[in-house]
This record gives sequence, structure tokens and C-alpha cells, in this order.
Amino acid sequence: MRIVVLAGGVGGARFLRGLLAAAPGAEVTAVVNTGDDVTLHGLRICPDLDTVMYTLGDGIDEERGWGRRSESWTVKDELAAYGAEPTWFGLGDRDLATHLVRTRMLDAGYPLSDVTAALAQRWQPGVRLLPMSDQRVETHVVVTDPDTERPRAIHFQEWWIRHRAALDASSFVQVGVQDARPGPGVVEALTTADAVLFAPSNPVVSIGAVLGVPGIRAAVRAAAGRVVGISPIVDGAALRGMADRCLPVVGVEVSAEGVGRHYGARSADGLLDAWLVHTGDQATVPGVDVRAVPLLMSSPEATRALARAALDAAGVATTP
Ligand code: FO1
Repeated sequence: MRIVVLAGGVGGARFLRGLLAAAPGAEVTAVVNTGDDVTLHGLRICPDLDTVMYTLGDGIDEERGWGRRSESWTVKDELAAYGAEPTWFGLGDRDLATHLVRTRMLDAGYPLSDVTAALAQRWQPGVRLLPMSDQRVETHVVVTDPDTERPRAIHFQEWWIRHRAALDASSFVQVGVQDARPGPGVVEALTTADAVLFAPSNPVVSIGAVLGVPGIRAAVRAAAGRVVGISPIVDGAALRGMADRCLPVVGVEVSAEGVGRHYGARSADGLLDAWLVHTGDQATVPGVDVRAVPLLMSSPEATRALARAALDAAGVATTP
């Protein structure tokens, strides 16, 4: 059974872990958001690819949800001692090795997809990790500069980490998206998938960024199997990932129904065949099979049950 998951960072990684437990024999491909990628201190950093790789490779710091377990911050502190900006980014010593290896390979001319495969050799995540694109497509956020009162674009990571998404955003821009193509293997994986799942990641800057790569929406709509999304909004609030700060910027209601309608029905000109909302939430999405199931990934068992519910909605059998 071939399952393809569109995923962002923390929520996507945890969902993938539950999916592997729910369908141990399945061939799982993760198409991961690279819109959060950033160059800092001369290094190329891919937060969502690393979060998925570390989570599935059992190297993640569970409490933070990103970066390495048993991390230290010596280099970060030394950089700060030099006043080397940015000092707001959490650059871990162990994590640094990943950025150094990735940057060296990119500088040698390897595409991001090859770099990702090479890094995954060490971590053995148990899924095929595919960047949404080998071309750089960075998410930048247009905010009103507090000093000049004029619009300014800042990198998503600065908005997210330095400002905790507190600066009101007027728009999100995918810098470079017009020149981007789906990464190697992405279209083929999507069109031949027995099931395509949208992880409960941020619908705007994670799932939305993946869908923004020219060719990926069409590939999802052409999927052989059913397309099932999982709401990242429960009872009108975002579980993580500050989706509630992003959705209003693109005019989408902060609700399971709002996000479901935003993705739309594949039978119309949208993407979904089915939409999972949290038990107790109501959602009417015309043309989409809406199911209420527990969405909280509060334990491995809960996450496995959620993944199984998604596969049920996709009409693919799972082991009992
Ligand atoms: N998130 C934070 O809130 N603060 C950080 O300092 C931070 C550093 C960081 C370093 C590497 C990495 O892979 C992820 C990191 N994240 C940090 C998380 C990251 O910004 C977000 O998880 C994604 O970009 C959004 O999904």
C-alpha cells in the first residue's frame, strides 16, 4: 500500500510516527514543506525536513518538538558573544552538524533531494523524505515595521521565532515559487498513491506552501486513491503551529469547517475526498465526507488511532 503525506514540521512529524505504527507494511512517502528553510550564519537550515527526520529517526527533543535531544548550545552562545546576529535562532551544537553537512553538499551542487536522502541514510526515518521542491521557495511575511510604520517583508523564521508571530501579518509570500517545480518523485508519488493524507500541519505556511508549488495541486487532484485531510484546528483553536495567526491573513475562518472549505472538495475544483474533524466539532464541507474522530495526538496510541481513522476514511485496509 502506497501512502503519501503532505507534512510540515512538528505536527506532521508526530502524525507520520503514528501512521508508521498504524500501517507498518505500507510504503510511506512524506512530501515536506521547505518554505521554512533559511540561511543563517552561512548555513542552510531546513526546519521541517529536520523535524521529520529527527522525529522518525528517534533523535528529536520531544518536549520542544524540534532540534535534537540532549542538545547543547555552546556555538550559539559563542556566536552571541561575538554579537553575530541572529542571536534569536536556536542553533544547537548537535543540530549544527546537520546544517554543516547539508550546506557543504548544496555548495558542491547536490540538489536538496539528494542531500535529504544522504542525511536520512543516518537517521533511517522509515519513510521516503521528499522536499516539496529542489528550488528554494522561502516563506516571507509582510508586516508593518514597528519603527517606520511601513510594510516590510521578514523571513518566516524571524516572524515565528523572534516575534512569536505577534506582528500582524498582511500577507505571506512564497519567494521563488514562480520558478519552482515539484521535487523529484513528488508528482509520481502523488498520482500513484493509494491514499494521500494532509497531516494536521499549518494549512497556510506548511500544507499551503507545499500546495503552492506549481504542479503539486494538480498531482493531488489526480491521485489514484482518496485524499484525506486532518484538521489542525480543534474547537476553534490551533493545537500548535499558530495556525490561528495565519488563517485570518488569507481570509480563512479559524475552524475545522473553515479549513476544510479552504482545501475544498476534489469533486469540485478542490482537493479533499474526506476531512477529519475533532469529536464534537461540527463541519459541513460540500462534497466532502466529514468524519468526527479524536484528533489530539496526546499519546502514541492516540496518534496511531488517528492515523488509522485517516486510512479508514481513505478506504484502505489497515492491520487490526
Ligand atoms: N522554533 C522556535 O520556536 N525557536 C527556535 O529557536 C527554533 C530553532 C530551530 C532550529 C532548527 C529547527 O529545525 C527548528 C527550529 N525551530 C525553532 C522550529 C521551527 O522554527 C519551526 O518548527 C518550523 O519552522 C515551523 O514548523
